[in-house]
Amino acid sequence: IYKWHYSGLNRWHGAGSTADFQKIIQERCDTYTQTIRPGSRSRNCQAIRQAFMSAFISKDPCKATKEDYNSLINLAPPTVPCGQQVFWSKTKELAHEYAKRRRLMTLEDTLLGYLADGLRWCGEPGSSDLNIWSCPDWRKDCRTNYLSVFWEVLSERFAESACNTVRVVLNGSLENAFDSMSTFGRVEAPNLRPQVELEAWLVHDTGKPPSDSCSGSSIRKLKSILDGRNVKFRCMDNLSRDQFLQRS
Ligand code: N1C
Repeated sequence: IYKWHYSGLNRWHGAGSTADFQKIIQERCDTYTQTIRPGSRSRNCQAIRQAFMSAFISKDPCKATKEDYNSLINLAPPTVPCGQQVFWSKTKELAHEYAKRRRLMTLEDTLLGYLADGLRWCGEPGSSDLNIWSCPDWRKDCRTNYLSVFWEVLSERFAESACNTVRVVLNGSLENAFDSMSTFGRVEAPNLRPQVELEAWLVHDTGKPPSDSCSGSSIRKLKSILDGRNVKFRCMDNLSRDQFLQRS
């Protein structure tokens, strides 16, 4: 039992790959390219599905590198028109609602972000299948797993492509609205290009007082990261969810 447990498909501490992963990727890709953004450059969904699979199938699920995703990302770079980007941290649902109302774009509004949103995947050396039983957990198994590296490299490319004014929606009901260990803090903010302007919106739960503000230490930390890159910064705080969606 001991040996089976540690060498078998069940040895990782995270949930396994999403059932029907390939089918979901293909279906989402068809929907995105035909219905959601039919105007966008026509893309070959079969090639995209194959490049996605080749990135991790048959590989050690703890040895993901950014390079593993190069071919996939080159088929569908996560770029958006100038000035339309929305970043978020701990405000996923709100940021998506905001982007939708203003015709702006989050990473999940790009093709690869849309395909992968909410899915899990990992492979197994010597097998051409996904491991549906378990996948590495970021803390308990390894940080260089295929899911974490995917969001990291996609977020990095998304941030690098930003231009003009972009926005980040932060959670003002947390003590630290800016978390330097989050994807936004570690990967996106430090990869914005000089001369970009970032507008931060601190939005708190309706009916409660805010827990952080533009003058708090977490936002000062964000400002110092941006100052070092010559990124301009504006910050708006004390907005409830409803105020933000209606008036921002
Ligand atoms: O770590 P976070 O948020 O700060 O990451 C959010 C930030 C956004 O601006 C996105 O552009 O990074 C990008 N991003 C995603 O779009 C995304 N979709 C789904 C990062 N992570 C994403 N996920 C998953 O949610 C992923 O598994 C990651 O670990 C979480 C991030 O949630 P968070 O801490 O609220």
